[in-house]
Amino acid sequence: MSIPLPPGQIERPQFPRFGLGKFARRFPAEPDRIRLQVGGDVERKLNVEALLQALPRIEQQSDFHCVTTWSILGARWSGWRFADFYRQIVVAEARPLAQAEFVVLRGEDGYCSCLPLEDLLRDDVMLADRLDGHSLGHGLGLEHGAPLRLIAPAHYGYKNVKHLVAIEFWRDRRAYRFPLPYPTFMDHPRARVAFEERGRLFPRQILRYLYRLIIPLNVYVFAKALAAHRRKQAR
Ligand SMILES: Nc1nc2c(c(=O)[nH]1)N[C@H]1C(S)=C(S)[C@@H](COP(=O)(O)O)O[C@H]1N2
Ligand SMILES: [Mo]
Repeated sequence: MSIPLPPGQIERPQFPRFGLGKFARRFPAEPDRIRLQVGGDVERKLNVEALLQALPRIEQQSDFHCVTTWSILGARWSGWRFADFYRQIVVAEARPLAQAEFVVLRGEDGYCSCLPLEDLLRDDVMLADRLDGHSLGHGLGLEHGAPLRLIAPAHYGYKNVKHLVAIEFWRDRRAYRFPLPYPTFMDHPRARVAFEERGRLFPRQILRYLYRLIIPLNVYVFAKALAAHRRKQAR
C-alpha cells in the first residue's frame, strides 16, 4: 500500500542532516544530557529535565517533511507527548499567564522557531530523545537533534527544532524573530504540510522549485560539517 505524499513532496530514502547553513557547524556541548528551560510569560521559569523524565514515555512512527520538498516516511521516534509536557509540567509548575499561547522553541545552536500552542497540543506532537531503526544507537544522534528535539509531523521540518534548550510561552510575538540573516518570508506562522504553507509572500509553486534546487548543496554542507566535527572530537 502506498500513501500519497503531501503536495509537492518527494520521498528520500536516507534521512539527511539538514537545516539552515548558518547552523551546520554548531553542535550541542553535551549531546547525551537534556537541559530544557521553560520560560516566557510564566509565573515561574524552570529547568524541567527531571520532570520530563517522570512523564510517561511514548513511541510514534511518523513522516517528516522538509519545506525544500524532501520527505522521510515512517521515522520511529520516542520520547514524551508535548501535551503531557504542557499540562503536567508547564501548566502545573511554570504556570503560564492567560493567553500565553505563542510558543517559541530554541535550539542550542541558536536556531529558533515558533508555533501556536494549539498546534503543539495535537496528539502527534512530541519531544523526542530517540530515533530508532536508523542505526544511530540509542539517542537521536547529532544529525537529528540530540539530546532533544520537537517532532510536529503536520508541520514542515523547520518547525521541528533540534537540540532543544528552551521552550517559551508568550502572550505576543515580540520576543521572536526567525534567525538572522534569514528573511522572514521563509517562516510561515503555522507551516502546515497539508496546506502547503511553505512560507509567506511567494507562491508555493515558486518556493517548491527554488527550495528543491538547494537540497544537494545543503545535504553536502551539513554532512561535511558533521564529519569535521567528529574528526575534531576524535583527536
Ligand atoms: N536547532 C536546529 N533545528 C532545526 C534546524 C536547524 O538548523 N537547527 N533545521 C530545521 C530544518 S530546515 C529541518 S528540515 C529539520 C532537519 O532535521 P534533520 O537534520 O533531522 O533532518 O530540522 C529543523 N530544525
Ligand atoms: Mo527544512
